[in-house]
Amino acid sequence: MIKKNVQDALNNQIMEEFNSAYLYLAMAADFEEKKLKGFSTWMKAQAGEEMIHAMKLYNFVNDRDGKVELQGLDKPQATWKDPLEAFKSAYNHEQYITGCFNDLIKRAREEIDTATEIMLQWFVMEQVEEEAAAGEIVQKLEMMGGSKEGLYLLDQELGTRTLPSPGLAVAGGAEGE
Ligand code: OFO
Repeated sequence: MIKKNVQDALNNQIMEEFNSAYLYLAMAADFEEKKLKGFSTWMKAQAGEEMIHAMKLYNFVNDRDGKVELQGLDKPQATWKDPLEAFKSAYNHEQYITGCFNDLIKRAREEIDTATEIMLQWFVMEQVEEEAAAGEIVQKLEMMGGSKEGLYLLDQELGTRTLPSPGLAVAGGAEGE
């Protein structure tokens, strides 16, 4: 059985993950409107990943005989000046999420909740990839320096990202990713 304060912290993180999905869906919609289909595809895939992260935490709380209590979501920003501004914002957001997981691990350690700590280690490593992915796109956009041709090519590249299936995590147990 999970302790109440660890459960509350995990419920809060479920909200953070859905908030992340909401933010990336807002970016996807903005890219779509600007006819940057590849950028939009990348952000939709990212939003799908965030929902999988949320469900991984959701399933874990249930598996530990805890109670999932969903919280309200923030209204995300609707428009960004350009892809660079959006991706810088995504990169900063991922750094914020990394901080959330470090705080969660600290809480789990304080409570000697080893199962939660081990589960959270997956997220810590996932955050290394998430920060690297957004950071790499920021670097590419900075190198392009506003080139239309560069933007076209990057849009093609980002459009090859495939969408994950959140349904897998909804159906699965704590192992669903
Ligand atoms: Fe983008 O990160 Fe979830 O956890």
